[in-house]
Amino acid sequence: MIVLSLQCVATIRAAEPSSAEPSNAEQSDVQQLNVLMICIDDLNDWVGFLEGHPQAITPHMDALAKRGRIFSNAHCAVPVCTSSRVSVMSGVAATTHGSYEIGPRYEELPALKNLPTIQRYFKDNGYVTLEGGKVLHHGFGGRLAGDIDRSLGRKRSPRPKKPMNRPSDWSGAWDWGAFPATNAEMADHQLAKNAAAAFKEDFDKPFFMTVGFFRPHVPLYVPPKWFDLYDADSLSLPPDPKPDLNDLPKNFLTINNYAVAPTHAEVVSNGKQQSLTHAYLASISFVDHCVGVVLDALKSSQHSDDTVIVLWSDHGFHLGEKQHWAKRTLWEESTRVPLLFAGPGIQHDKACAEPASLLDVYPTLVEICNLPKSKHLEGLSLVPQLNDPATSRDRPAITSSYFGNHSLRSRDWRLIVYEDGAEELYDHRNDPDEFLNLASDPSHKATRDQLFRWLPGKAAPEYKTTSERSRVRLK
Ligand SMILES: [Ca+2]
Ligand SMILES: [Ca+2]
Repeated sequence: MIVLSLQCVATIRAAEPSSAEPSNAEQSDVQQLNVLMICIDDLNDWVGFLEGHPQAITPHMDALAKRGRIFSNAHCAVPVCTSSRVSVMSGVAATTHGSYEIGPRYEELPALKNLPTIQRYFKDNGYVTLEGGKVLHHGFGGRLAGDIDRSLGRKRSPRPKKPMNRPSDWSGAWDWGAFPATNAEMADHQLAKNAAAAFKEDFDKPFFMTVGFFRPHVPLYVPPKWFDLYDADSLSLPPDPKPDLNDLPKNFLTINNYAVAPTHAEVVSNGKQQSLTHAYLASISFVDHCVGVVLDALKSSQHSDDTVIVLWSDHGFHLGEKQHWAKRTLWEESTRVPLLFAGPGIQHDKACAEPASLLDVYPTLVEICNLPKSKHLEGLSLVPQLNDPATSRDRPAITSSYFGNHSLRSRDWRLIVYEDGAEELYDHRNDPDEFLNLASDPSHKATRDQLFRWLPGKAAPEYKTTSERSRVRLK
């Protein structure tokens, strides 16, 4: 079997003979790869190929992972929807664009005024752009409207007339249950079908298609067949050693007081941890099915051999780990995301355990597709790791959450530095659950110091005038 590096694929494509065209038409002989970018909302590492939950059923994503390169140590730039997606689509970190918490639109941020979205960049370099579902949190509006040539739709799934499972004093979005009756009623499924239909077309340009699924974001409503995949009574729940929180800085533990998610105490006192876990897993299996609809259609289309696929989620999700629910933290469950690439020239022998950031998606696709390099991109291309997963990366994956707080994740370690100087340090070789904070252990000072030097020096101020932290729910 001949294994091609990505550079080889580009070269061979450029040299492919085309009898229908004149021999001097060198430029037109270059067949650009298409791009299919699939993004998933609030999906943590509970997928088969990352083994984040022993019972997660995700056959379609696992099959894709088997034929692509998994980045098993990939992390978001900001652990919340708007800012994570702004970072991916702009290719710059929060410390440049200034959105560290839920809020602003891409086009509102002054720092992004002259920075093209990845869709715009590909369009300006000869691609036709298609996009549907949740890609940028607020969609491509205002001056971004022209970035997308064709919409694949952005519908909302139906909701039941009354809450199904949530306690009455919880936020309205925090409900879950087997609803509606069929996949066909779900917006994500309709989007998958629209994307599938588009693959039947013969485009006169290479395409850049972005498909953004809403589940497993709350509310966790998916049809009953996805709940039926799991036995609710035998689901594994995360370990919760009682002293875990004792070695944490106190300042960031208040995060549950200003986020919209229920607190761990509220979940447990209402007896809802098991059923929420069930609904989250059901939602993951549903979205996995939707990914399968798209991938199956691509596979049976004429674009099958010419399309690079990247799949990612915008951030992780806690379901009780560190007695926290949802996102926004700088711990592993919040920052770690599925990230994988598959397609022509991409090898699939081993997962890459080097640190990767969602900021790297933009420069990686630019390099894979042989587009001119753009100087504004702050991530690093993952092409060396696509060719050889053992290629080391010095730079840790940096995640920022709320102004002034950063996590630095290397291959084996995580250092968190909070705005007030408090720190956490975890050794992932021995402590993947981040139970033991080693920040004050002098024997790890060299490791801490080495990571600390990556801490962002200059940081744009938070763009929002009123921080989420100001609306503390005092109880
Ligand atoms: Ca999200
Ligand atoms: Ca601990």
